[in-house]
Amino acid sequence: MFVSRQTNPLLRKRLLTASAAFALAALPPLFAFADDPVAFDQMVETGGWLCEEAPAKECIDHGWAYADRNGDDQLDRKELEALRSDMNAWADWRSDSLSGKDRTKLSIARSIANSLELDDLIQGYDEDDSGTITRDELLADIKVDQRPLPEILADKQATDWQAIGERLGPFGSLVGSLGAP
Ligand SMILES: [Ca+2]
Repeated sequence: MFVSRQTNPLLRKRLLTASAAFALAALPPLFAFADDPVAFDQMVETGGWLCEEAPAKECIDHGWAYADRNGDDQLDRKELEALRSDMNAWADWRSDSLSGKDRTKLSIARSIANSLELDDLIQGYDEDDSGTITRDELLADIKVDQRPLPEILADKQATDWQAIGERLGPFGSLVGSLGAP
């Protein structure tokens, strides 16, 4: 079986990356391979060290490359649906191997992701009314610098969680709690 029941630091990093990917793409986890926990897991695993150590841009590029399935450098509704679908499949697959605290965070992330109306979400970010989300539009509330993404997301001067929450709708205010220690 694929599921390991051991909890280890890698899983924590994976969860962090999954949250970041989700935060970035749905906000935030993408389909020819919808419902593919293995592809998502590989994305999360590779991204774990990258996102912890490298400048945020490299982490964002990594998640973006996964989410932008057709490679047009924009996220459309189908791609967001596929991202959500993969994240759910991955969460089912991984849930048993996470600690109670991490499982709770994952559960919150899933609740938010699954409550999102994707058309409303796109509208919330789509400044130029193209019907899709560009990288600049997605990062409107995050000031990216040379630090790793988790540090930027934890810095209230750099990340406007209130603005992000407003874009995400009714459950948006919960999003900030995902990054809490
Ligand atoms: Ca695309």
